[in-house]
Amino acid sequence: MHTPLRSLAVAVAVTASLATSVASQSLLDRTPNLSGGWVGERGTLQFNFLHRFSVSDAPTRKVTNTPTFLLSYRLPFPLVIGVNYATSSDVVTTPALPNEWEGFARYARFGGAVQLGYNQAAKSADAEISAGRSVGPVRLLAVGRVLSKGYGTDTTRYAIGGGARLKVHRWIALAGDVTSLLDRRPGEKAAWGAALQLAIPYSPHTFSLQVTNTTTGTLQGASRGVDKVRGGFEFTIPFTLSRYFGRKKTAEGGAGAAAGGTAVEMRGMAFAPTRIEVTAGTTVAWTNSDQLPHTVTADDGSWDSGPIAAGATWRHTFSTAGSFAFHCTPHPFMTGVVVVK
Ligand SMILES: [Cu+2]
Repeated sequence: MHTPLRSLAVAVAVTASLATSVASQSLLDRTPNLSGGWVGERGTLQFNFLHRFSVSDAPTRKVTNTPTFLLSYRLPFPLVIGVNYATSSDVVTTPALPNEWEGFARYARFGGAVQLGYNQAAKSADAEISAGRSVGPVRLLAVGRVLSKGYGTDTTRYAIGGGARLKVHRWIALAGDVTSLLDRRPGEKAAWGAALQLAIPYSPHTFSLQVTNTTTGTLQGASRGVDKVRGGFEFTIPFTLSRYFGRKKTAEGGAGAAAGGTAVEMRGMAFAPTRIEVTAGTTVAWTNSDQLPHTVTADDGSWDSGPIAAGATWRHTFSTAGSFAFHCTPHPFMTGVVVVK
C-alpha cells in the first residue's frame, strides 16, 4: 500500500479505537488545531472568533492579523453545518488568495465525527475523521485528514494529528496538539498549538489563549505549520435559537407536567416552579430544558443530581417530611424548594 494511505489507515484505526462520547462544544474539550469532533448543542447557532497574529522582525515589527470566523448551526440530529471565513490566509499563495472560505458539515456518531467540506480558496474537497476519549481529567484527540487539492495544487494531501487536554479545574484546561502533513515539502512544518482554555464562569462562553505555528482555522490551515510562531485567542459565542423558537411547545408541556405537581422544569436559567409541595414518598422529576447542563443540589448537601444534560430528566424520591431547599451548583442563583408533607 502507498505510504500516505497506509499512514492514514493507521490514523483512522487509532481514531476509531479512541472513540467515546463527544462532549458539547467547548474549548475546554479541544485543542487549538483539532476540532475535537464537536457538533454543539441542538438548535444552537455558534459564532466563534479565532484571532491569530504574528510580528515581523525588527525594525518594522509589523503585526499581521489572521482572523478566522466560524458560523455554524447544529441540526436536531448530531450534524453541524458551518462556514469558516479567514483573511490574511496563506493556504493558497500562488496566486495569492488572502480570503479563504470553507463550508463544511460534521456528523458525530459513536463518539467520533466525520467532517466533509469544501475549501473555496484551494478549490478542494476536504475531509476529516476525528475522535476523542476522556480518561479522568485528560482528553485525548486524534484526527486524520484528506485534502483533495492541498494548498491550491492538484495534489491530494493527507494529514494526521493528535492532541490532549488536561482539565485542571472546572473552568480551566491546558491543551496541546501536533498535526503533520504526510510527505512534508520544504517549508512545511509539523503544525502545533498550545493553549490555556478557559470557561467564562456562569456563561456559555469559552475563551482560549494560544500559541501556534498555524494560520487559519480551516482544515488546510490547521494541517500545516510555518516557520513563524503566532499568538492568538479564540472566543466562542453560542446563540440558543431553540430557546426562542421552541418556547410555545415546551411551555405547554411544562404546564401539563406542572398539573401533576411532581415536575420541575429548568428553563432560562431558573427552576419552574421554584416551590413544589408533595406528600412523603413522592418522586419529583427535574427536566433540563436549557441548552447547557444544570444540577439539582440540596443546600444541605444531602442529595445531588450531578450534571443534568440538556434535555435530560433527573428524579429523586422524598421519603421524609420537611423542607428541602436546593440550587444549581454552576448557577447558584438558580434556587428552589421542595416541601414534603
Ligand atoms: Cu444551572
